[in-house]
Amino acid sequence: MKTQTRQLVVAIEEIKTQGYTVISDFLPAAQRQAVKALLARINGQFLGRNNFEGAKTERIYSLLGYDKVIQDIVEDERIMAICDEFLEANYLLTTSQSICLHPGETPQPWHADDVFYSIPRPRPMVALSTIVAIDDFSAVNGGTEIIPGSHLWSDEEIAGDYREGGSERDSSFAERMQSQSITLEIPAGACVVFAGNTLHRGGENHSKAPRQALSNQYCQPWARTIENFFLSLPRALVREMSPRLQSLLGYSVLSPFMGQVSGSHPLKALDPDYLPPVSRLDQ
Ligand SMILES: O=C(O)CCC(=O)C(=O)O
Repeated sequence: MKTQTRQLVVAIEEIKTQGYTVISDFLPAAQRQAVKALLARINGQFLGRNNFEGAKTERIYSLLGYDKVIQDIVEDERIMAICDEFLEANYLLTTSQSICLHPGETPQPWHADDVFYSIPRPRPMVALSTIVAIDDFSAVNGGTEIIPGSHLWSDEEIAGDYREGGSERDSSFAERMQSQSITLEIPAGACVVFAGNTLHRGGENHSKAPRQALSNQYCQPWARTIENFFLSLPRALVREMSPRLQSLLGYSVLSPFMGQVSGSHPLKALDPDYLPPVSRLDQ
């Protein structure tokens, strides 16, 4: 059994009790600068298409496909150790995205990231999220707002969240959430790690500068992932990734045979010469 550092023990305990923890010294300056340079290069393509994505928010999905620096963050040892604690072996990456809130962005609807899974709440964790601050987060620039303890709430307690248009329509719901929430005012380079069932939202950006972040999220190996990485990431790119990243992307089998490819291990499908059996008939 691996020994856990004091920081890890505290992080795990905080996630269990309050639904989230903050790792303040998560990204060294050089790595943060590399992320900033990447985002400067690839931003400017996609604005959100609804109030959830944010009309003044840019998101780039499958972010780990763009640069090794993101891949290293996805498989950061501290995050993997927290995933090991809360998720079953062979857990998956469910999304990897950048989130850039531009000035004038309004608050996001309150939500939990694992809302897709129809297992009654309160329930064990199906997913675990991270948000890495690439700029300082404050109450002025839209720092993430989170409701401590909401990971333990029932379906009745969260009724009215964004799925029902509640946070926009029902002002008493919004007021109730607001009164129990805190804004994460964290320095650039810090990372908040939270249970996928914790209620939170991106805040309002009334500053004059963008607020950049990235979010890698993980889920149980038996849960459907938010992103379909099999289609978004070319196999040639995945072939160059570490075995652990390949596994996180679904090139793994949950025993005895979930995730198999025509009866074979999915890693075989990364072979440049791989042809699915169904296509071999045409040869
Ligand atoms: O940008 C943030 O602070 C939170 C974003 C978020 O919760 C999401 O998009 O699911």
